[in-house]
Amino acid sequence: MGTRVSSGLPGIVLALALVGQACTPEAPPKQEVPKPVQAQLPPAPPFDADSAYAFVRWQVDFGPRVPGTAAHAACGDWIVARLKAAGATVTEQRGTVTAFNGNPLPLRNIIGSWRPGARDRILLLAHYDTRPFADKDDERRNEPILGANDGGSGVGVLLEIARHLGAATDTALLGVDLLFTDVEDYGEPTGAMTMEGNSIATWALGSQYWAKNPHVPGYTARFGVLLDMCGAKDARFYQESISMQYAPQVVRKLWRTAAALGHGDRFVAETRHFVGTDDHLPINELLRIPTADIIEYHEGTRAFHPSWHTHDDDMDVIDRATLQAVGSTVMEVVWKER
Ligand code: AHN
Ligand code: ZN
Repeated sequence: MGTRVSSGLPGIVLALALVGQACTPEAPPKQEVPKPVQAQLPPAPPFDADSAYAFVRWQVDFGPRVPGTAAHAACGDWIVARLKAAGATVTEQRGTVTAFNGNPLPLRNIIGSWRPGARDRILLLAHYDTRPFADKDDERRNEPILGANDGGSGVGVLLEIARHLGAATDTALLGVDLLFTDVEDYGEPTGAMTMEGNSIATWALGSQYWAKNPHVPGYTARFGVLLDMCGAKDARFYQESISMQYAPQVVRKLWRTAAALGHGDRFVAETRHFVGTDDHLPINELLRIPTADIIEYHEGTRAFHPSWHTHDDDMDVIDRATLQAVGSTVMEVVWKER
């Protein structure tokens, strides 16, 4: 787009200006094109990918974060501690949900808020639970996965953003809520039979719960951004179709910002349909907060990363450059929103 603009109209304007200069001794005063307001705002502080990477590793070191386990509880406590250290007002939402197989599961959504009284808000979210089985693997299918990318990456990026929100002195920043959703990844394995026969509804139980009972009654936000599987080496992010249906303006804002920061090769402005559901669906449908999902589309699988729901989803998959591209893009969008 930049090439077209610079070689099109301004070229004509320049040619006319040169002609004008040749004919008159005094050149007319140069017309200043007003810069967009965004350009005058200071850039977001630098996102530290080493820090985000360490936050992913910290989670993986707890082991699989399966709802109802000690590792999951420890990870939740650690997220709460990180948020408090970053000056957030922390709300924990506890409940019980029923898994696809009838198991009752404890639920703990965690929300960290900055400027909790501000009316204009931005919602950022990621799930912190990990899948209780490796149903896409060839081995040890009944054992839980580590979820470095699926779970760990989104939380790692959000906790790094939390650090900067805590340090921010810019009073024009909007209110921000970081929502760490629980029981996203306990969905029905493909091929399994359930009584309800609605496998979409068996995923994202924590965000469904929150969208029906938000931590603040009547909660709303200008827009939301979901981070899911956003840390793998060479990951590319296409414009996911549920996001395009409900929040095309949010998608465009994110992808435009990524391109401006030099990440246009990863944030590809083409739509792919590859997500059956995710945490953004209930938020879009029930709360009507336009929410976009930044989630990897893998050309090879035409879906998710090959490590998805396998034991390969460990720290070897994670790459700082991907965390950097995602984190800096989201921060820039948050810091430029006025
Ligand atoms: C499905 O489309 C079945 N799942 C996408 C949601 C998900 C699972 N994200 C991470 N794991
Ligand atoms: Zn998953």
